[in-house]
Amino acid sequence: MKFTLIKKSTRNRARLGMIDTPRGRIQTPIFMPVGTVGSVKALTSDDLKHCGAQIILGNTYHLYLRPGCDVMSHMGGLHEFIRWDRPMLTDSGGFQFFSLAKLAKFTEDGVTFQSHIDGSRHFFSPEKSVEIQTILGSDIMMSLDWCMGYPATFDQAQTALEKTTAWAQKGYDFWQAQGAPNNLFGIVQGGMFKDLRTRSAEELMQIDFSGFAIGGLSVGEPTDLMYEMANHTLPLLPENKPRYIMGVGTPENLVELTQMGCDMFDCVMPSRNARNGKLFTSKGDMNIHNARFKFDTRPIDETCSCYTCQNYTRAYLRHLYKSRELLAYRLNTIHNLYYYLDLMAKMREAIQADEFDAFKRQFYENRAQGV
Ligand code: PRF
Ligand code: ZN
Repeated sequence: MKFTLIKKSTRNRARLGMIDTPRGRIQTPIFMPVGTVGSVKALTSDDLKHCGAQIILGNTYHLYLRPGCDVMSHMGGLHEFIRWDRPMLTDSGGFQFFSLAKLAKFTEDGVTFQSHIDGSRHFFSPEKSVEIQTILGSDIMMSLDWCMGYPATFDQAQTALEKTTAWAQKGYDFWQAQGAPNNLFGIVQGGMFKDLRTRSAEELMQIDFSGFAIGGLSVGEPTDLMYEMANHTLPLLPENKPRYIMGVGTPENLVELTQMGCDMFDCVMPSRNARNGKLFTSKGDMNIHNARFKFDTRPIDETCSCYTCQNYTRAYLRHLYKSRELLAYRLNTIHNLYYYLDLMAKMREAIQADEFDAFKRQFYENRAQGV
């Protein structure tokens, strides 16, 4: 993998770059749609390409439990299995132990947990996480980390940080011993404590990872605190490697964090909200089930070029949603992901033209108009 920094804003820390992988180029800043169990819910690969997806995300925890590593290796890896030929990033499992698995117990060597599907017992180590991600054929693998909820005490956050550094080193050593296939990112933890964030970043930067992520944010803390932590941590990370904030966020979050120098994002928000009838538009967010759209002949967003907006009215989409028609999930998801990916493309253009501040002002002005 090669990361090239193309341009830096002169008045803020926003950056334009590209990541070149054997499966293609990723323009940064980028948003990565989430395909947890091997599908971005309701969409085909062609739909994703129409939305402008350059890279999608898969989850080690889920794919390990179902369909399992035997199926994944038999089918020739995740790309071939799901028929997605562009880059894919896989999360390590760290966050899912925290958010999904039952009775997760952390030891020096790894985590024991019970499957959220059938209660069966399993063990994950940092080495095993890298091994599974290698079987999946992940283009960007993530280190096994320990994510804390909010609030957490200093001691809890410190323990999680120490475990995360130790696991990062073990996963990295294992990856190197395998011949360093594809790429491996380290994940900064440290809760909501700046000194712990600094320590975590410094320890991880001793290891020659391909890129760095910031984990443990957007776990229930107020938005301003999330920004404060990101703003503190991002400048500590090496300039010549990609920086990724995990599991964030709203369109506003993406704009603010891009301005702070973040290059990569993922979040279930656009796809999950779409399935709940919550649509993002240039003029703010809307609930498609609202009665005021009953006779509305306009598209979701008059400025949007997505398949849904080019073909369907708000009145029809409202009807589909209220009737629980399956088509509603697909059409709404296409629109929301197109909106997110188009927002990233517009930010890249603004950075290229060194007009990010003007772009941001206009973005907030438009979003405040209301649908
Ligand atoms: N660690 C990992 N994945 C994650 C997170 C994390 O802290 C988050 C936190 N927002 C989302 N996904 N491994
Ligand atoms: Zn649209």
